Amino acid sequence: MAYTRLTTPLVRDGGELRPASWDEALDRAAEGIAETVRERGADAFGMFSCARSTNEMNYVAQKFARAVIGTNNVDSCNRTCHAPSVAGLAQVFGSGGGTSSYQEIEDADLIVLWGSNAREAHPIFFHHVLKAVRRGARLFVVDPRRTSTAQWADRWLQLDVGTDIALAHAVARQIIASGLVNRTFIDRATEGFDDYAADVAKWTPEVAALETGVPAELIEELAHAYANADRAQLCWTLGITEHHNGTDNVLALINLALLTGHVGRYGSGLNPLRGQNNVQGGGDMGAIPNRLPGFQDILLPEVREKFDRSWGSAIPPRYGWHLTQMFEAMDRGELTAVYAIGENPVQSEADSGRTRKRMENLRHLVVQDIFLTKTAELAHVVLPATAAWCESEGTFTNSERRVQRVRKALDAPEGARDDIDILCELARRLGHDWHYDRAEAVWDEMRALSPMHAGMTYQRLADLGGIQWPCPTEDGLEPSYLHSRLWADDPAERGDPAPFVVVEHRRPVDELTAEFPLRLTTGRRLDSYNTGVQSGGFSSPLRRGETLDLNPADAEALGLVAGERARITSRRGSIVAPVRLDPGLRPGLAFMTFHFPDEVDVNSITIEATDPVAGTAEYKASAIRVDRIGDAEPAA
Ligand SMILES: Nc1nc2c(c(=O)[nH]1)N[C@H]1C(S)=C(S)[C@@H](COP(=O)(O)OP(=O)(O)OC[C@H]3O[C@@H](n4cnc5c(=O)[nH]c(N)nc54)[C@H](O)[C@@H]3O)O[C@H]1N2
Ligand SMILES: Nc1nc2c(c(=O)[nH]1)N[C@H]1C(S)=C(S)[C@@H](COP(=O)(O)OP(=O)(O)OC[C@H]3O[C@@H](n4cnc5c(=O)[nH]c(N)nc54)[C@H](O)[C@@H]3O)O[C@H]1N2
Ligand SMILES: [Mo]
Repeated sequence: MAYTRLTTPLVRDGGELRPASWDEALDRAAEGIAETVRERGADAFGMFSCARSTNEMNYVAQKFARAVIGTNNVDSCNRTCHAPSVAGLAQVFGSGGGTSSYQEIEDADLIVLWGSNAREAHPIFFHHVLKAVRRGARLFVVDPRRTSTAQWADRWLQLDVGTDIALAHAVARQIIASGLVNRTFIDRATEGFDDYAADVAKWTPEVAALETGVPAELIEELAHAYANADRAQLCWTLGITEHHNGTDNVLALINLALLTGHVGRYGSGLNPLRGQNNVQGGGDMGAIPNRLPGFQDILLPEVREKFDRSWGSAIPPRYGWHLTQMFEAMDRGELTAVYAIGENPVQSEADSGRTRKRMENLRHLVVQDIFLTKTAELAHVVLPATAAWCESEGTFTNSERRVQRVRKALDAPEGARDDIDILCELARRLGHDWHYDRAEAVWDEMRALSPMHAGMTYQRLADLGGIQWPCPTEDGLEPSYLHSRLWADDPAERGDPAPFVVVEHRRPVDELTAEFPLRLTTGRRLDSYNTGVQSGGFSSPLRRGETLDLNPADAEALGLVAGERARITSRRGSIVAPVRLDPGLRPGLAFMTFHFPDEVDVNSITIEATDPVAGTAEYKASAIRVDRIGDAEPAA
């Protein structure tokens, strides 16, 4: 479905949305927020911030939640993808960023893409991977599907969905058994090796082959290649994180780098490839419930005091709710007002039927978007924004932690307003005299509060074409990789050791049974973007709509042929889609995207089981049944 740009504010009257002036819409938005806070307290309000918008806008959005409303309930779609990566990396190293630079990818000897279809989902990054491959680097891909990424690999490990910990443990056990560990690094920079080694000992390649479906020889080959490489990059994305145990999955991969010393030095590292164009920056700017800008912990009094002095605020001394917890709080009636900027949860959250009911029950929903999404259709007030990536000034931060300027290239359609201006209008209506005449003014305020950004002036960002964080001073640059301290000779400089964390392999929550015998995993395609709001308007003969991808043997057993429409049923609901045959799929596994929810609402059947640490849903593993529709049932 093609969406058209929003250019007029809308307000709800008698159950219907109708056009309104900017003044009326802003007044209505502000009144509803004020009423919520007055009647139910600040924590009845939640801010969904936009990972597609600039750092500056995310800074202002989280400041709005904290300084204007007085709550830490602010989060974004980072919760649906890489929150487990941030949690795992922060637990081991103290900070949650990917450790390396793109140049180091090009210079690597070995690249492992684990649960990542970078060729389609991160084509710019993959271009650096291909440069390394042309230079002679080896590429291993770990994915249950033979993706277009896997087609470039030297070795493809086709594991069963949800068996990554078993595979990682077997790789570790093989490295240890072959005497390939980096003893110097383990002794100096880590702790907990003995417990970890004892724990993974049971995962012989043969045992793991039975559990994961990956042949023992390939497990051994990955172990030897990774341990013996001089420069090895371990990169992962949602095949790892979108599970009920996503954080454990991430920790299992981090353990491999600790075992071999493949972190903290040039060329070797651990890299979650971030999803949205500025999801890294959104988190860095504090649009998460537990950190202020620059990843500073809200629980530290000296940190809060610094921000309170600058903002004239009283930041609550406790973590707010993350996105998943905000939805749970809606069920309890504790969260009743949401301000959603550039997020479409009604179509992107798992088990979307539940999400829709929750959003419908809100007493006050403000949506600020560039399109009238399915989420916006439920709002009490809709505010038309400009598109950050081409109609605004500001900065974005990519997966290598590089902050880059974005510049206005197009005029916004008449009637749309800049995200930051809209937030300032609302702040003024709620008693805070906010004015930022330029994005740079926001950036400079943020830099003064966030040590890791302090040295990045707009001028330097322009002159250098971008700067990686940390950048604490205006002269000089830090190394392109993180955690070099772990290699320091001086124990004081080395700081806290990086712990091996023992994690257990556990199968996906949605069990396969006789009634639901097939595994469904969901993900992306090169030609479409997330819930399709931004890519729905694009058509091409090469682009197909939603399909149910099945291994030909499974289709045959079900009596299905290519192009035939089939009914797909999970424990949550039922949808219909045409069958497509993909011999690159593991037998027993089906694949769908979530790019065409207006036609086929795939998230109405995915499971909402979430990772207890990060709150990320198990989008990658639902149990389904596929039925022939036959002649009796109309294909609707
Ligand atoms: N073209 C395009 N690009 C995008 C997006 C888009 O919608 N379209 N979205 C962006 C966003 S928000 C994100 S977060 C990224 C996501 O980027 P990716 O994570 O690369 O994308 P996905 O297709 O969701 O999942 C990656 C792979 O995980 C595999 N997988 C499934 N289950 C498992 C498992 O249990 N173990 C392992 N090892 N692998 C498994 C799938 O087969 C799939 O190929 O892409 C970003 N880039
Ligand atoms: N089944 C299944 N579901 C998934 C996933 C999966 O793998 N499988 N992946 C999950 C992941 S990783 C993610 S990130 C989420 C994405 O979930 P969402 O973030 O909810 O979905 P998007 O389609 O990316 O929505 C982006 C919205 O931002 C708006 N927008 C774009 N630019 C701007 C701007 O500059 N300003 C404003 N105000 N608005 C703007 C767009 O119009 C659009 O409505 O989906 C999750 N859902
Ligand atoms: Mo994402």
